[in-house]
Amino acid sequence: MRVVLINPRFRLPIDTRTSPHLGLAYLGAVSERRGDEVRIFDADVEEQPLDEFMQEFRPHVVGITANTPQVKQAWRHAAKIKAVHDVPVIIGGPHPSVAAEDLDFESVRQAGIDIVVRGEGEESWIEICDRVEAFMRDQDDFSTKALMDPAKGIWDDCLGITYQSSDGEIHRNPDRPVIADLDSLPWPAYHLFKMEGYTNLQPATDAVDGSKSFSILTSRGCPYRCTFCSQSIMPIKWRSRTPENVLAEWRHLVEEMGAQEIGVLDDSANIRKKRLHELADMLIHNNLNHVPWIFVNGIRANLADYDLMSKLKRAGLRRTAFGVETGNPEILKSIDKNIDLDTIRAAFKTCKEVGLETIGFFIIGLPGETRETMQDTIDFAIELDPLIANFSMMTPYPGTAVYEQVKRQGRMLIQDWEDYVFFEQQARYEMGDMTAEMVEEMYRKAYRQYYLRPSPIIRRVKTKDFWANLPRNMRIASRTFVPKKEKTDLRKKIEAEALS
Ligand code: B12
Ligand code: SF4
Repeated sequence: MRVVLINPRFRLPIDTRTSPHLGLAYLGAVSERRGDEVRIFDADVEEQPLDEFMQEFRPHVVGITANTPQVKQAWRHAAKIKAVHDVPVIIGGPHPSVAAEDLDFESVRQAGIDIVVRGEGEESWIEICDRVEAFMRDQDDFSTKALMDPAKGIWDDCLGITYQSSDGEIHRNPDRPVIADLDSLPWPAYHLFKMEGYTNLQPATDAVDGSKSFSILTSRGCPYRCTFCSQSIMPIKWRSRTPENVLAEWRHLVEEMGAQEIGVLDDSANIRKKRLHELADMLIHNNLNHVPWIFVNGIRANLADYDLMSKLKRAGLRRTAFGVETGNPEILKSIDKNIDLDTIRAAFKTCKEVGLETIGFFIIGLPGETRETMQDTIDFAIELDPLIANFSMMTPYPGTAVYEQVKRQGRMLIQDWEDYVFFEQQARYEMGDMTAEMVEEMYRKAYRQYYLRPSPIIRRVKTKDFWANLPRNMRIASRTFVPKKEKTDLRKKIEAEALS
């Protein structure tokens, strides 16, 4: 079958870095293994209009991914596709997977969407494609209406999906068990992407951009449930690939794809330290440690001891992120991170001792915050002094405990899913005495106080990236430090397109 997988256009309203969508890369890989002819349409980098592409390729199945700020654009794409030709349109990703808030229903009710896949997608996707193909074999004329006819019962026992049958009824089938053996998955199909169109997620090597940077996922899920974290895709069970399996993909990325740096995208890569020790040994023994790599998303600070971090450093690890979130002990307790400030201090100290660069993720405006607790966070960031301090304003994503709390006790300041981004300089909710104005002021203060110190400025101006991308860096700086209320040009353009 001809299959297309779409990443809807929604560049962040900052000059963000882009990389191929790993979820679609996995879906593309399993589709190719099924024998399909696969195209990825990443609207962020694609020049051709979607309807023109659809006319040319005439796919048999369309899959669209959506996180929360992307979902409305995904619906618009679906409607556009249906206007070109009758094809089943499936949506998946973090947003429609939030069944707790009926967000699967919300998507399946949209005109262009036939089926929602909830959670991890590979097995559901293949099963859907198998069923569509089997149905098509028996038909002279394909119609989605017939495919979704409840009398045919095609979807009755397909796990992990929510769908609307052609009589208008919505069905939520039981969840699909997670993929037990991650080694059984093929590697992400990067060859389907226009790699030259991307930058990279988190440059570890100064000024290396483009297709020379690749992401890898060595484990899925996270056993923790922090109150602000959107965990709709992966259940609480943490699963990992074997070190041998990861090593084989790593070798492929370095030796065949020419990777000059690698970003590990796991939510919590160091849940089992033994596994990482083994992987590190293998990278060293196989001479793959000359390619720098980083933990992009944060590892657990309570599991980052000296032995592990020094071994990882020898294995090529250049930089690691930690989700610090807050510098106030009470707020830290309240977000169920299951960690304390001293453990975080110790992890940063260890990294510095072994010569690793660090990234700290901090949140401004968690429930219960005051001006003082937010200042504690800024002070703690300065004390830890990571290479990169990333402050974001608390954005309550549906399905999280904070979302529930804000609905109960706070005032949500956004109604539109497209506003669910956290780098737009605007507070998304208020609670008690914590006003939007206060949070926005403390957010800007955090960046000013952290970055307008001599050491970060010197570190920054010494990099090639700073000078090579000077205009972009200046734009980011002015947007971060200076208050700004109006929507960005890109947002306006997308909205205008939607109305046209
Ligand atoms: C890397 C990453 C990024 C990167 C790159 C994203 C990319 N191009 O892939 C960057 C830094 C750009 C980024 C930005 C943002 N991100 Co982000 N990101 C991640 C992260 C850490 C890993 C993504 C990943 O590769 N996962 C692994 C792959 C295999 O999973 P997946 O993509 O979800 O796909 C699987 C399923 O979802 C499903 N599926 C997905 N799509 C489809 C489609 C079909 C048809 C089917 C059948 C199935 C299916 O099947 C896939 C395979 O199993 C996740 C956390 C996480 N654990 O996923 C957060 C996460 C996705 N991001 C999140 C958020 C909030 C954002 C931002 C909105 C933050 C912001 N700055 O405001 C932006 C939005 C940017 C945008 N343009 O859309 C949230 C999303 C929550 C939500 N409700 O939407 C997550 C879940 C983090 C979290 N725990 O809170 N992100
Ligand atoms: S913030 Fe990190 S530790 Fe907490 S639930 Fe999310 S991925 Fe897990």
